[in-house]
Amino acid sequence: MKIGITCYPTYGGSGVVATELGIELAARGHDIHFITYSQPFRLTGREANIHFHEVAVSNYPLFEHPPYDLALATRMAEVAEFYALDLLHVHYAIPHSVSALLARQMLAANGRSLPFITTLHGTDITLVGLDHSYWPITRFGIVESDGVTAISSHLRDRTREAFGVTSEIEVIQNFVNCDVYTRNPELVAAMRPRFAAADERLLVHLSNFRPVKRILDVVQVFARVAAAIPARLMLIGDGPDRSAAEHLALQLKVQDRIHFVGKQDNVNELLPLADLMLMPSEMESFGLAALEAMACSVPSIATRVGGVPELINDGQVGEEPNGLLFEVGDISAMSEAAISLLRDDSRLAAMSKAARKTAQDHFCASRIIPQYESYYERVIARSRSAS
Ligand code: GMT
Repeated sequence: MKIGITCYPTYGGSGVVATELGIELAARGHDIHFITYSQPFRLTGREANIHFHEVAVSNYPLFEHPPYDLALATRMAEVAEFYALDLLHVHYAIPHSVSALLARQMLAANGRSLPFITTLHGTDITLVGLDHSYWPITRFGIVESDGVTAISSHLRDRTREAFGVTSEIEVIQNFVNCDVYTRNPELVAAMRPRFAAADERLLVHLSNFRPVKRILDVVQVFARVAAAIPARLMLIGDGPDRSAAEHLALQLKVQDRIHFVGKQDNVNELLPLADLMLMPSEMESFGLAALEAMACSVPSIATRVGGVPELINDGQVGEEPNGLLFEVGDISAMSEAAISLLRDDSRLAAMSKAARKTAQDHFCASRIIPQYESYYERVIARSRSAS
């Protein structure tokens, strides 16, 4: 298939999923066209079957707000026409689904069919889509899509409730490439000493440092852990709450024990160095960072929110726990649990193994990508039979 993919290329989990999806589809022989304002950050530009089309927005002095949505719609229509795309797949509803809708209409005027699928990731529904000014257009984009997927059952249900959408929403959960995200003992032995001594535990957090991620909780939990056992923290990512996190680290006198490594492209090389991930988010429709860590045999201490319980089982359903879940903001419980787990080698080893097994058994790219392929085929067939 020839597929156009649009996403936010530089920021957030939806862009990561869209880019990894494109890479996986291209590796399976599909022709992938990224239509975005800059090259997605996990692409090298050298991958076979992947093309990148930059959306340039002209900045005429009259425009206080350059019309990106229209430039995107135009580029989508041009690329679809020139490369005979079968489908557009947009990640994050706002504004991408509405731009895709315009592109579909532009092509329809020339007698060409161009169905589009919208994948909902979370904040497009839970935060942005519920801002009253965006609500009607978000709903319109979803309803007008030829296909809609959500990255967890929680998000599907939330979308139905919040937008009164009754049409089909296909749940296709996030995925990870289990060959790329894995713990390679030789690499760990070579790199870990840069971040922690042999007798220290290494904790990790990965996000875009937005308030929803509760980075200050990460620092607070870590400070309590570090007061109890030798430990270090690696903070991967950057964003609005970074300075507040630095300030709190200074106040709590743990600044020397924290590595702020900033935005990193190859997180698959850093995650396996850790013993434990902290993901105390206010909301996660899925929690891709935790999945990436789990594939690297790193379990998480996380919050019981959104779609996280679809990924992390803390033993309440009877299976071997692959992580631990807590209420949002319960710093004491999270710290105590982290300290007790990090002191118990055999329990930590069992949880690491269970984390990797969950990733392998349920969320590997090899299991999820065929679900996208078959959904694409259904949507394309439905759209052809309708036209
Ligand atoms: O919160 C983020 O990391 C950004 C956001 C996005 O759309 O870029 O993430 C959402 O999509 C991720 C990928 O599907 C999910 O793993 C995150 O749980 C989800 N974030 C929220 O729901 C807050």
